[in-house]
Amino acid sequence: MNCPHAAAHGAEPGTGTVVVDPMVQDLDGETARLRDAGALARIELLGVPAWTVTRHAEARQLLVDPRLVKDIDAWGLWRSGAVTRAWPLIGMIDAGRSMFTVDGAEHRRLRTKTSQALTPRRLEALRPDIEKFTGELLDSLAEQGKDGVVDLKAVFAQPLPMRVVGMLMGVDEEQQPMLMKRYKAFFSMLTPQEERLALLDELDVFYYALVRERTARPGDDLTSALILAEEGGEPLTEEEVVGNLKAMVAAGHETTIGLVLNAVRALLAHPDQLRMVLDGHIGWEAVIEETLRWDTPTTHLLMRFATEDIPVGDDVIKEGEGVVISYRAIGRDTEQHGADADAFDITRPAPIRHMTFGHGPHICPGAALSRVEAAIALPALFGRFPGLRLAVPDDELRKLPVMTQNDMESFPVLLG
Ligand code: STR
Repeated sequence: MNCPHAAAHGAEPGTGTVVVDPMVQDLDGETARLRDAGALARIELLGVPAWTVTRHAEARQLLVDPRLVKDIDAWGLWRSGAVTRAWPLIGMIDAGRSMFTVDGAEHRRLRTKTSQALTPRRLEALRPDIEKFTGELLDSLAEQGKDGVVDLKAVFAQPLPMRVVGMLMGVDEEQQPMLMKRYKAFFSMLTPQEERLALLDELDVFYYALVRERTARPGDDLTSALILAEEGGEPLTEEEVVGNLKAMVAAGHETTIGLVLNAVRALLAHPDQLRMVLDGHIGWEAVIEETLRWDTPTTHLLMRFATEDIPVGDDVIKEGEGVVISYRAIGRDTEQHGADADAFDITRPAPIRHMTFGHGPHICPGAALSRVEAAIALPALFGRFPGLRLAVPDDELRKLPVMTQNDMESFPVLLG
């Protein structure tokens, strides 16, 4: 797995390889280097070379290009055995059969039920529960923060999305701390690979048991609906239901933590903008959309593979090569968002046309759900604690050593 193009961190404009730092020590610098490396850039992920797309316009095209597929067997480095399950990022790609890993008509078959369950109209029914969870977690935040510093991530931003996706998919609350712990270890690059593979097996045992139980006793959760679904007369297999369930829990949980925390962080770092929101001059929607653009929960999305040569500008993605989508760089694209794309500015003219939820057939089915969660969590948090502030200087907040997600170790605050 030694990369022939191994390069130092960074790249010359338009050339070279950007080596993605597993420790995420300089995310803004890396995002800028990716942008400078061109619309289509070469990156290296723990010794494995790939292309990445760093601009809005090119991503928009490639994300609807049927010559790019998610099936890992289309990957040359996998077929040749150069990449194996010993590679720490393999779990982001080889995640079982689900709507996340399949394309075309089969993909529609796997995805329809889930996207139907997550339309803005259907989500209205979840609102009272999300408000209830939010209220309960704010109570524990108040309790744990009454004498000083409290971790907004551990007490609020992490458990809220897990409860919501748990309720949606029918995962009992007692199981949720176990899931949060396992996913944290799954994403962290500090976890040894044998441990990561073992925990993925343990998660599979858990999810298969859950699906069998819901098969015996269906509830009104989406897991039961997936078991009972018949798209075009063909029910999903047990593996497909498990795959979708896993994808929903992992995605629904991890990404929304980033959205909520990154929004709080941006507002606390821009008190003038926070004022505008608290005074009612600007809506929370603007905060949410600008956070999604400026500080995307997903840094890099792995991976698609070329089934034939695809020319892009002066480059060619060769058959069998892997393509990452670098959403954080795409959100900072000056062609799309103007010369001040690096500035957090909730007064940008709406709508902010960001691509953070993807584009094309695989566009995030949970987009509306995450927006509802953030639109409940953020005003409730600042409504209850208008004097909320960071307990450490902003530049002391640490990113987690996670290569694909933009998430923080902890978020110590004083409730004020
Ligand atoms: C984690 C491991 C697993 O069991 C299943 C999946 C499929 C969905 C993936 C998820 C993964 C990792 C995080 C992803 C999510 C879809 C959206 C989320 C990539 C591989 C994002 O970060 C956007």
